[in-house]
Amino acid sequence: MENFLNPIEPPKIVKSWIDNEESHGSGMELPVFYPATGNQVSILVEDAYKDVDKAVMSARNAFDKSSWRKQSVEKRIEILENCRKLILDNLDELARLECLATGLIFREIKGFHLQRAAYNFRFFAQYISQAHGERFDNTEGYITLVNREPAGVIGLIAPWNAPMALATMKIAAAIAFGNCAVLKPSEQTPFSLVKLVTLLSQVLPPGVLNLVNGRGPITGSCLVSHPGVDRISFTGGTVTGRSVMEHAGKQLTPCSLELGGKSANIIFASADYQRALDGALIGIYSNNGQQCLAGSRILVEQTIFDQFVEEFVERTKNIVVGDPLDDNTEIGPIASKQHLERILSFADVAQHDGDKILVGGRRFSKYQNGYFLEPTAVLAKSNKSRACQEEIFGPFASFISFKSEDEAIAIANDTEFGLVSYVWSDHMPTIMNVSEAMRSGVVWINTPMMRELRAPFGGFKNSGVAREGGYSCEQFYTEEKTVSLPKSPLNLKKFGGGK
Ligand code: TXE
Repeated sequence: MENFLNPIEPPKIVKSWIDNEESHGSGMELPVFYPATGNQVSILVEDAYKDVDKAVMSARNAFDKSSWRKQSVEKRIEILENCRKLILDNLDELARLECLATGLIFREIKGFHLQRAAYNFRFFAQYISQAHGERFDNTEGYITLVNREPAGVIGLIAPWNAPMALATMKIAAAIAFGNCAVLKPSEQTPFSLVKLVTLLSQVLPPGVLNLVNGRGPITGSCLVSHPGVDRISFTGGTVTGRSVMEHAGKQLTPCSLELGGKSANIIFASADYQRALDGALIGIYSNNGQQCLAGSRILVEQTIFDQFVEEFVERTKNIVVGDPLDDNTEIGPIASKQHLERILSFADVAQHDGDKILVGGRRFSKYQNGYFLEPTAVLAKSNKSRACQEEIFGPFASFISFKSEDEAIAIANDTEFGLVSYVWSDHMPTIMNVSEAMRSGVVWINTPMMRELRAPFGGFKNSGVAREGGYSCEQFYTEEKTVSLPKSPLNLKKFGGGK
């Protein structure tokens, strides 16, 4: 029986936000759906080139002419703290809006995503309070100072799988370093970010943070190819990331791309078995399975393989799939109909490739209208299977067994991606050897996932370009300027002064 209530009454029409005012785009009207019911709940007005241009010009003006970038660090810290407070003061509404568009579990949005969103502002407030420059003295009597200045106007492109947590990392970093920004949320999940930007306009001067709405190939590509944009920070799929970089490359606009993953979760017989089992389930099924850092390829040492897979499958059958507003729910609906169909197509692909479906692989029969999927696990014929090579981005795990450390390393690295690796073992030499051998930007040992904001996050290979995190963001969102001067007046050679 389907009896889902809307988490909140959404705006009938979703509009954009330019120069601290609501803005009505001149493009198409697009439907927005609630993934739990499949019902259309709102209409989003798409921004066309002229609307994006207006938003970029607003940010440009705020950057070039207003005092934002010259604001004292103390003032900027105060404003960032106020941004944090606005999120915490509006937690429930923001969480409901995010739930409505994404289908993510309300409890997790409120208890984790939004806490992280608020903390992102505090983190960058604290970071800039420690900012420092460099000075070099040389024997020729020169002093050279290296200053970091804000980069300018930043185009921020956010995905749909964790809009608030991911977009606030970009917003907080961009404005903390004195930039102005134009944010484009995913066209599927605009509500919470539109509300956020509206709230932040209470404390940010006009033009510092603008928001445009619309599809990637329309509004998104106008933003990334706009000559008034100085940096692009993008989180999304690898195929789209390539196109973003191609467009940005024409203007030589630097990009930070946080892309997909097909992360190996390597479980050795030397691991704490129970923790590794819990961690493997969290690694693939949390956030409805829709996360770039998911441990989607589960590699288990042969001696414990059968037992591990059997217990994983039993636990998977007990997962509570259902209403994102229900406190007991563990997995909610997939974010969109197209994405549900894409994930389901991998069940056919897997069978075609000779993989065995261990559990799931079908729509969840109890709920026919929303985008629900049975949590799925397959036994892969080999790591060559498409289910092991392509990012499925859903609650869909692939199992592979290995006999030795070397074989585990070879399988783990045999992918176009390189975002995260998980290693479970209590044997220190194994931990050290494997973590060193992983071709990934992040390695988590004996833990499902953790994000240290002071450390870089991002991927090797096709998982990304550049990193997010404290110092990495400082590098990306600022320009370095070298200023050299002599300590005392120079005796310069006099050109043209005669003999
Ligand atoms: O993402 P897109 P999609 C992966 C995941 C998923 C696949 C496709 O595997 O199945 O990507 O998802 C905007 N110029 N991830 O198609 O297209 C778009 O409007 C500028 C991994 O939904 O990458 C949205 O705001 N922008 C991931 C954002 O890009 C463009 C998160 C992401 O959409 C654009 C999401 C263009 N040409 C999906 N085309 C992660 N790394 O966490 C689209 N966009």
